[in-house]
Amino acid sequence: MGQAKKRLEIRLKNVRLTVIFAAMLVLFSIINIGNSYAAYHHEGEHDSGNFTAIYQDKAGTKLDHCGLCHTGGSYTNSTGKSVTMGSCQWCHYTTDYGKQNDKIDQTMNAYGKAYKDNGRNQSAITRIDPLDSDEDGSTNRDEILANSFPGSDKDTPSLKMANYKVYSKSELEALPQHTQFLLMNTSRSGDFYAEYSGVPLKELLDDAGILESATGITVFAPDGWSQYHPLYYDEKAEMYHVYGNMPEQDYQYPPATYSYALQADTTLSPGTGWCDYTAPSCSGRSHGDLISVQNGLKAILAMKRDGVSLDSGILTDDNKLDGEGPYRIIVPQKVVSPPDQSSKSDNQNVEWPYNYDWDHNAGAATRSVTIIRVDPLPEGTTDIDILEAGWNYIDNSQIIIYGAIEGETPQKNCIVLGDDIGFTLPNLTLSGVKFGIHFKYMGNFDNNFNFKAELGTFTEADSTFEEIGFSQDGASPPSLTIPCITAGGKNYKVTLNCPSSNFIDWTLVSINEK
Ligand SMILES: [Ca+2]
Ligand SMILES: [Ca+2]
Ligand SMILES: [Ca+2]
Repeated sequence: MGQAKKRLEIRLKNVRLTVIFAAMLVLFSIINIGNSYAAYHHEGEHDSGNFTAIYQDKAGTKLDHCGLCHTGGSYTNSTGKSVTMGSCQWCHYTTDYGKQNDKIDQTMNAYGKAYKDNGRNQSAITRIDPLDSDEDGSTNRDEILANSFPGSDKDTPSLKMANYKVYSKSELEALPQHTQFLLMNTSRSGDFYAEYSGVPLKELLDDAGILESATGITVFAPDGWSQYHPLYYDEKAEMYHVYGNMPEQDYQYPPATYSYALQADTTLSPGTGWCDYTAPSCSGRSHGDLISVQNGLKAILAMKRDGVSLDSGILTDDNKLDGEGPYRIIVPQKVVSPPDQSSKSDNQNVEWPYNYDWDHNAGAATRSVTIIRVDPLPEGTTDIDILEAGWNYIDNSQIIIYGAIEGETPQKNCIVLGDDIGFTLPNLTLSGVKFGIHFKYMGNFDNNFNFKAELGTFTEADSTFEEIGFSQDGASPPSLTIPCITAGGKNYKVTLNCPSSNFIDWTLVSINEK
């Protein structure tokens, strides 16, 4: 009996330590989120301040962002591919970084237009509350309270955010790693051989809990570039699979041979060569050598090139992405070929002239990937802020995977443990009355685990969160079961009860990891 009690106490202590540690992690992530949104508050720009003055608790949420009033857009680039941009970058692109401010109206969504037409001040925010600017059936106010965009009919309060999982660099490093030497063949720029290391995309998708319903992935870079990859082999040239093997083979991509020509070598034929053979991993190789890669060539999320971490991408003044890291999709050639001359070169009378039909895998090797969407999105779910948080992820060396994955229960439906080891229950009901309230930790970790309901933070109920009712069955004290509290990336189910009848003091009955 005494032994059992001691074991229980030790276990409870471990849970408490986990909770403290988790709370610190949560605090960290809150700080990071704050940084990501700070960037859009342009100098001399008051519109975002007008919004957060009226909706104070929306500061730092996805609505505290360009995307509240501005839309993203897409254009077709010179190679015929569609490039989709997030709202910030679309605005920069359309107005040429503010040089053509008369074009800014073209980037405004219906909510942004209504705000402008109603005076572009704080009272305009309130005045347009009852409107349904984007005509999706919910008023602007209802959408804002539910954290859905009032200027996008694609985002509505009834949709849930798709499941997601965020990976840090150390989490990626903890997954199985793969190293491969390969040709990066471009159509229009120079070619090169290099050794890339990183996580095979199949391993990454399995770790994220890819669903049976998934058929492909779309990867996004923060400059607006996106690229689709099917999971399984597809014969179309621009389709590079990321999960299955080549048909009837036990490898994902075919083994390659090393192709060297003095004429192509940019070092020994300066000014006329088109392939860079200077990578350390090229040394000792000769033309025609079989390239040996342990476990074969794969589609990977690369973190290193020739042993060196990839440079983080930055956006240059002319709206171009510079750098390839911290993470780059690397897909090998499906049909092995030597490096061919650039299509832009006038000098095609060479050993390997540009050949439209050869495999130009480098064009599908997206640089500075921050987001991977696993397609198709499960029914009833919406995109997360896919194109908006990209630069922040690069700065933090993070990547987010969302969509058709098990992932984690989205925060929208999970209560987050705060830095005071307290939490807010935004949608409580008691005898038909709905409200929100903050519970603050009042105990000490050595002998008790008590919370106080803080009456100072009594708020209107937020219906986007799961409703939690007080249970008062018979003589037992009223209790509350919180189905999901997120702390440090883990979800817990917590039950509290109220030994007194004042509904202020609450003690922990159980805490279980979900
Ligand atoms: Ca609406
Ligand atoms: Ca909407
Ligand atoms: Ca080439």
